[in-house]
Amino acid sequence: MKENSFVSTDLIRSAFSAAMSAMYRAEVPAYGTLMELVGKVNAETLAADPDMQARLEDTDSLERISEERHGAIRLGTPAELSMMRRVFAIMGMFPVGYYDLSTAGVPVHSTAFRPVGDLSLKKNPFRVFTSLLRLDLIADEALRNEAEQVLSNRQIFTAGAIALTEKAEREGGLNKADAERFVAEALETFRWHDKANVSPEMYHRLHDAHRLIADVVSFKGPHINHLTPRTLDIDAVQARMPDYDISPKATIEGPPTRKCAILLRQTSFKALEEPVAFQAEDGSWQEGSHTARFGEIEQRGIALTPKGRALYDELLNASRRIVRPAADGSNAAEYEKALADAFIPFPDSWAGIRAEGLGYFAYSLTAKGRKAKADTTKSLDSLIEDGLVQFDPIVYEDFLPVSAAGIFQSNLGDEAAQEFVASPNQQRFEHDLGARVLNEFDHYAGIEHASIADCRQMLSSAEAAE
Ligand code: OOG
Ligand code: NI
Repeated sequence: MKENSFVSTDLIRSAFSAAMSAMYRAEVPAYGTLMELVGKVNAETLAADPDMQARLEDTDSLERISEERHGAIRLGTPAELSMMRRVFAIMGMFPVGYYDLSTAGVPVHSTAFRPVGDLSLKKNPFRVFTSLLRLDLIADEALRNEAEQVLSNRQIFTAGAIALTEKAEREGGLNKADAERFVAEALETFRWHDKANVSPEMYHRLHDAHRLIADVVSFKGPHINHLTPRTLDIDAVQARMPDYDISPKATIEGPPTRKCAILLRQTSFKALEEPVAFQAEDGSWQEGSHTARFGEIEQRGIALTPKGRALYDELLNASRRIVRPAADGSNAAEYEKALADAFIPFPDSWAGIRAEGLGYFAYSLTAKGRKAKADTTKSLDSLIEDGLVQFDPIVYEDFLPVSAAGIFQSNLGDEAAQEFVASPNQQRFEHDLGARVLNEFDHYAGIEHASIADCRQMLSSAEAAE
């Protein structure tokens, strides 16, 4: 049967993530160095914490970590965004969440394409933070029209990628040979181009309007601008980056260092200035440069409930009222102290986070629970008290708008900070995307509920077996 010969979307995504990593490693060697450092720190962290290692093994989460990464791209038009959605769907990646970055002075809004089911995430959680340029936030109308013109003339997907996407949609999947071709064709969209699409003069005008506009409009495609491995100890990687000749941004974005990691902590190293040729009006090529691609690492913690997230936002804002991290790092120590102090009210034990309903947990049977006969009408709390059921934090799979803004800003340079009027427009974004974005909280709640249902099911069948 035809269907049996289809390659799973999880496998296509894993192959794509590996191909992207190999390409970026060749293009930006510092990314390879960072991967080495992260691999080393992760191995050391696990060796020093056998308990962490055991929990990760038990929950089938250990293997995914060394292969885990996210990337980011910036698109220019609604048509590019909706086609990108179709391409990612072939890899089992769907748009989750809406991020408005206009408040942070960046003229884009975004979503994260990622796998959604628990099993898919365990196979390979590759994500791509995908932004759409908002030319409507650019005041200069003539420039806006010119930029639109340039964008409407480019095709960021190869003919092969489009044909294979259509074929997969039509037939319900891709066979092995097609899947391999699809990965190679789709990768082309993310490649760096050292020949710009615009004249040097136009590049400068775009750049003067906003560096990000120049980055999106001036090139043939949306080059991947960073690829981020996941570390188990971001403080250790941050501290050791200079030993590898990489200088990190001054402060880590997100929550402070804690025993029980929550949400997401990220840090990056500054974008590289790379040679680019621009074609002048007379057809000659002129050497210039462009600064866009950088490196980033992240540590992922527990996904928070709406209540936990509200507390996180409140405490983060409170710390920022005391000290705002300066881009030059001059108040880094002060900021770290204010952040740590502000987060004292956030419980720092899994039991405490669970008791206050701040985080999502996956429940499973303990060794005792697997052998036990239990009254499954009992509450979850009493099954836990009886030592039959245990809980592990569910990993946060998404992004944080304040952190994303910090990452954007650190790469755009301080002079690029601009004021835009906050204007979230999720409806417009979804219209351009051609689909609604998924709600991240529904997804975590779904995984939590399913794990509880599984525990009850197994306890009741154990009872029946006796
Ligand atoms: C995306 C920045 C956001 C993150 O990890 O928060 C991001 C970009 O610079 O295009 O990747
Ligand atoms: Ni990132």
